[in-house]
Amino acid sequence: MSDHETVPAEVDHEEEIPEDHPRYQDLLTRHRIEAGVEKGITHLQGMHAEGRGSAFDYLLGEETIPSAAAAERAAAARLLLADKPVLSINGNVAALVPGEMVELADAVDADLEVNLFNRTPERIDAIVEHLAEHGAADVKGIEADARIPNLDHKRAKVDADGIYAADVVVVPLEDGDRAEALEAMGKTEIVIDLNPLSRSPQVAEIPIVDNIIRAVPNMTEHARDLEGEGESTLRAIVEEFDRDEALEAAEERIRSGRL
Ligand code: PTJ
Repeated sequence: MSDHETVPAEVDHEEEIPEDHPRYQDLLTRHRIEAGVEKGITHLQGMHAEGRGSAFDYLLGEETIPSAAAAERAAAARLLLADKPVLSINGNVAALVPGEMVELADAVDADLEVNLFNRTPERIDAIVEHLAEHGAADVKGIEADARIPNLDHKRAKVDADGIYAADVVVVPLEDGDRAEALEAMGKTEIVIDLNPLSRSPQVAEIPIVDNIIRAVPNMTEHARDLEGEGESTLRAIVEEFDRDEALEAAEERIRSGRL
């Protein structure tokens, strides 16, 4: 039986997607993005982004490969070491993992900041409200009283006491312009992106080549495990992680299917 025969074409609620379906995660992701577009959270371009991600995830075997698991642990350690970590939220992130981002922020004591490529006041408000519905007490990005230098689109707008002042920024699912501009500002970047060749993972200190749906809960779990560890242990975990090796391993998996 094909996927089309086992799942109704129109799914109103994600509970209607059978959890034992072989492509459950992909169907869930697609549904959340569609719902995000309907709610005014996700931009239509977010559907294209999702399609790209879904193809890479298929080639990765729709699982967290070992190099991504190591990256997620290193990312958790790096966030726990940070003075002012900020998790950046766009329309895809808000639709896919709102509650999970709130939990991660809580586990590593980070701020959440909405930062959009297609920025409109309506979308900012819809995302802030959506995050609040998922437990966020305070969300940055509304004020947007500072700018990332050398970036001429709306994604340059950030909060002076948010991304602008952050030492570590989690940058999920975006093109590379802002990632490069943040790198030029001296920020440490943790990038979540299923395409290891995309510019953002290429500039990240910790690139995580995994579906955000798996990556964020994994990072939270690692953060909770590592809580209470001393600075030297956390630093050793970060130093042990080899970003180039991780990017190569992900590309090898995508190209050859081998781990
Ligand atoms: O909400 P806005 O206005 O800020 O717009 C956001 C989008 C996503 C539309 C914008 O940032 C964009 O166009 O991004 P790109 O250039 O399509 O890049 C998105 C990257 O995320 C691609 O490399 C995808 O492979 C990757 N990606 C897509 N879905 C996932 C993903 N990575 C991890 N998990 C996913 N579920």
